[in-house]
Order: sequence, then structure tokens, then C-alpha cells
Amino acid sequence: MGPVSKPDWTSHVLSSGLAAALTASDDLLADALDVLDTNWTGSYTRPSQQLYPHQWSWDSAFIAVGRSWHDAERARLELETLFQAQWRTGMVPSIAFDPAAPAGSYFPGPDVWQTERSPAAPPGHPTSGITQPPIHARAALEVHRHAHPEEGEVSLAWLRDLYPKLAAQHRHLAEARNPTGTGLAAIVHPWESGLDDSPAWDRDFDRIEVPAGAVLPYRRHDLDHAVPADRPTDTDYDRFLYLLTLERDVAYDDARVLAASPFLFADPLFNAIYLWSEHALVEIADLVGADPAPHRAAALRIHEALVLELWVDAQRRFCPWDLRRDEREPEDTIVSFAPLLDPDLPPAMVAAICRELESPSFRARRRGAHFIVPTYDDRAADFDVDRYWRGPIWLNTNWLLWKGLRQHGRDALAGEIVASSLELVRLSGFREYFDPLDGSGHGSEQFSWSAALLTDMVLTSRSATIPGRRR
Ligand code: 9WN
Repeated sequence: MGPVSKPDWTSHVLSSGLAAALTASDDLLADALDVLDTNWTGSYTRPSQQLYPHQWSWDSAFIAVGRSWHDAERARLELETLFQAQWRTGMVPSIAFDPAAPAGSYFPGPDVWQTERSPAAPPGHPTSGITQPPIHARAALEVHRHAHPEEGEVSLAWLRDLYPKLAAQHRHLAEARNPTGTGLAAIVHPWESGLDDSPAWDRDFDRIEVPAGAVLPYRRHDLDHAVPADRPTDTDYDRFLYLLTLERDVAYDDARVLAASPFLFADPLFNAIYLWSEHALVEIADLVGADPAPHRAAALRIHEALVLELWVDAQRRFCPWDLRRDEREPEDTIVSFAPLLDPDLPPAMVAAICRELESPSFRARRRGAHFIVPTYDDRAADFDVDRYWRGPIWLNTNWLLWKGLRQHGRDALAGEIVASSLELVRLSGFREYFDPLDGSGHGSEQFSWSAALLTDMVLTSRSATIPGRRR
């Protein structure tokens, strides 16, 4: 088993306009490093100074990948710091709160989460009580691959130390988040998806009634730093908080959360990342002298469940599975494309995903210019160029698709994603997200993963053009 055709990234880069764009991008790389250094706290990198002043789980993994091109030590420390907040169950929390951040600078903070209610929470480390997509094993492998040869031993020792923690993270998903028994991990809150406000969950989320008095009055701090039209609505925030309250009420006990949460999904993006990281664990286990066989078996299980349970023939795409309503959600969002990260994805499914990516739904040309890849179908009635995960472009989803496309030899489309990402940053800076029609920036400025992942896309693409380089 393996990729359907051999990637030929080098010849693609050389023969396309991308080569010129890449050589002209030194200034952007310097700016990207400035962003990462500005947001560096001494032990981890904030996603952004004001809106997100703590450590976020998948942000740190993306950041470590980009950072490792320049500074392997900080990249390693980034992940080490995050794993200090790992729960005894193996769960890696979505947020590790930083006691040095100004009190009340993010809502909901530790006083709302109250994770000390759980015996599994790490003592002395206030965190959220939920997780985020498990991209960490993949990130750790990439960080290790970027290490200079003279650092090889240090990097391997770091990987050896991290491996049991990564394995525990995956074991937690396999054992405590497997309500269907298929091997697919279930998420219990939209914040766990990383794509919080995606229309992918609307059909379930919009039905959630928040009983009067269930959520105590609160003030949103995000609106101090971002315009309301860019962020989730107040109604959605009430629901986010209500789900948090239900989970807190059962002290974040996985079995009770699975039983209680009105939000329960098997998401293609979360599971594709889980699978991609499981493959990384196979390689890491090999490198550190552990047994890769359990990871191979787990990867096979997740691959089979992904294809069997989440592929919907009638839609010709992967759909999130709402486990409460037992429905596959038909909304055409970017989560449907993430299974490109599966190296064993059948060619017909790869082709269907690429067709959709090339269709007017994901290549809006309404105002002449267009940028790729929007997070939602441009033709949907509720497509929104401004609002969180409901249309705009993020560089982390671009990076994931770029990785997946290259893995399946779809280099032309992968190259267009890099070119579009470069153009967006050139136009608007390292913003959190971008309008796909005019390229304007939204959300935070100086956003860390935008800087880190653009760095990775540019330097990987460049090094592919230099014969004899590692990648
Ligand atoms: C809630 C930090 C995080 C990202 C998520 C993104 C957003 C938080 C928020 O910011 O979520 O976790 O307050 O909106 O949706 O993917 O990790 O950058």
C-alpha cells in the first residue's frame, strides 16, 4: 500500500511560476521568523499576542514544524511544554493556560473550565477539559527530520522521550473516544475540531437548546480584539459554553461526557489527522527502537473506518458523522478533503476530492481574483467571506491539503495552494485568516501558525528544487 503515484514535486516547482515566487520570498521568511519570535514566551509560542495569550494544542504542533527550520531547540521545547499539560488519561488539552498571561485575558479561562474537578487533570497546570486534532506525532516527526545531522542524537533522545506521551495520546483516543467501536475518534465539542464554527456541525449545533440559567452571564473577550462579523455569533457562544458546562458537570470523565454531550461527531478532518499521525508513530517507533506493529494495526483500523463510515457515495465525498442523530452531514466544507492525508486512500476517492477542489465551489472567481482554498462551498447560500470557518481561508487547512495532495502526486494543485498562500500573506500579512475573494486579512495579526506554515511550505518547496537535499 502507499501513495497512488510517485510525487514529482521537484519538476513541478521547477516548471511552474511557483519557482519565481519562492525565490522572491526571502523578505516574507524573515517576517515570519519575526512573528514567531515576537510570540515566543520562553517555553512556547502564543498563537497571537492579544486574542490567544495561552498555549493552544494544535497551534503548537504547527508552530513547531515551521520553527524547526530555524531553531530546532525551540521547536522541541514547544512540544515538551505542551506535553507537560497532558492529562493522566493521555488526553492533550486544547489549551494549556499560561499563569503569566494577564488575568482575564481570554474567555473562557481556567476559572470557567475548573479542570481541577478531574482527578486526571495534571496538577499545577490549568488547562481546558477537551482536546484538539492530534497532529503532534506528525509534527514531532517533521521536527526531527529537520534537525541538522550534528544534532541527530539530541533530536533522537528528544523523540525517545516524547514517544510514550504521543502513544498515550493516541491510546486515549482509541480507548476513551471510540463510542462506535469502529476505531474512529469522536469529538464532543466544536472546539475539539479546531474548525469551531464550521457549517459542518450546523445541523446538530443549531438544535442545541440552552436551558435558561444553564450558562452563567459572561463577557466575551474575543470581541475586544476582533470584529463581531468575523467571529462566532453570541448564540453559538452560548452553545459552546453550555457544552463546556455539561462536560464540567461530569468532571470531564470521558465515559460520562460521551453519554451526556448533545454534540458527538466523527469528523473526517480530526480522524484523517489522527490516521496521518498514527503513520508517523509507526516511523517514530522504528526510530526509537519501539514496536511499530500496534501503530500499523491502529492505522489500518482508522483507514478502514474512515473509508467505510465517512465516505458517502451519493455525495461523492467524506461527510462528518453526527453520532447523536446518526446522520452524515452533507454540507460541503473543507473537512471533507482532509482524508487526502491517508496515504492509502483509494485513487477514486482522491480523484473525487480533487474534482471538488477544482470546481467553482472551491475556486470562487466572482470578483476576478480568487484565492484557494476556502473553508466552505462558495455556492452555498450561507457562504460567508468574513466569518470564522464559514468561508475564509486559513493557512493550516491549506498546509494540510498541500501535504495530502503531494502525497498523492497531485503536485500542480499542491503548487497552486502554496502560490495562493504566498500571495495572501504578501497582500495582507500573517493574518489569522483571509477573505477568499479579495485576499483581505481577518482575525489576529501576527498569527503564529500562518508564519510557521508558510515557512514550511516555502522551505520544503525550495529544498525540493536543490538536488541532493534531504526533502
Ligand atoms: C477556541 C487558537 C485557536 C485555534 C482554533 C481556532 C480558535 C479558539 C477561539 O483559535 O479557537 O479554541 O477562541 O476561537 O478555531 O483552531 O486553535 O489559534
